[in-house]
Amino acid sequence: MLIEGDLSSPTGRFAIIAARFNSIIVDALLGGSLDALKRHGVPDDRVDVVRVPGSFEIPLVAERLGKSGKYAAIICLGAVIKGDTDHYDHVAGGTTSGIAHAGLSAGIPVIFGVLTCDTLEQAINRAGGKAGNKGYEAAVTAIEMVNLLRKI
Ligand code: INI
Repeated sequence: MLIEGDLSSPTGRFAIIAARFNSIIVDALLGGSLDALKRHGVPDDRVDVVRVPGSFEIPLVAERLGKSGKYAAIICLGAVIKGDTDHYDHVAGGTTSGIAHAGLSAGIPVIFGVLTCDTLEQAINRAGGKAGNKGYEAAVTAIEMVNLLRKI
């Protein structure tokens, strides 16, 4: 028997955690996520948007919101773009493992919509440019995972 989540309109509230760092990119991801939720039957009044300073702050807030019991899923949005030092590696690594940990510890889908890019151009391409909008894709993934978890 194949079990998978579909993209039917889910009940419940969604939270989006969006970093302010690289806000030109993250705001475009946020627009994509809200658009995807709306197009799949989740209007803005069922979505809470929480802003945090940078991507590194996302995991703590994701875990707190996840454990509140208020949300069907949480979508995490940020953009980590390489600079001249190894700072990028620490922020990207901590954010990635922290978001994974938040999902496991809260027991709800916590979706990784954080871009990790070498250049600003790569980020633009993934935030509504020629590589699509990863914020939109993250929201669709959230819906599929909510529907999957309700089946198993
Ligand atoms: N935060 C980002 O979201 N993206 C980045 O590219 C970035 N860089 O390159 O430094 C970044 N740094 C800030 C970090 O997320 C924290 O806000 C900060 O370190 C305070 O904890």
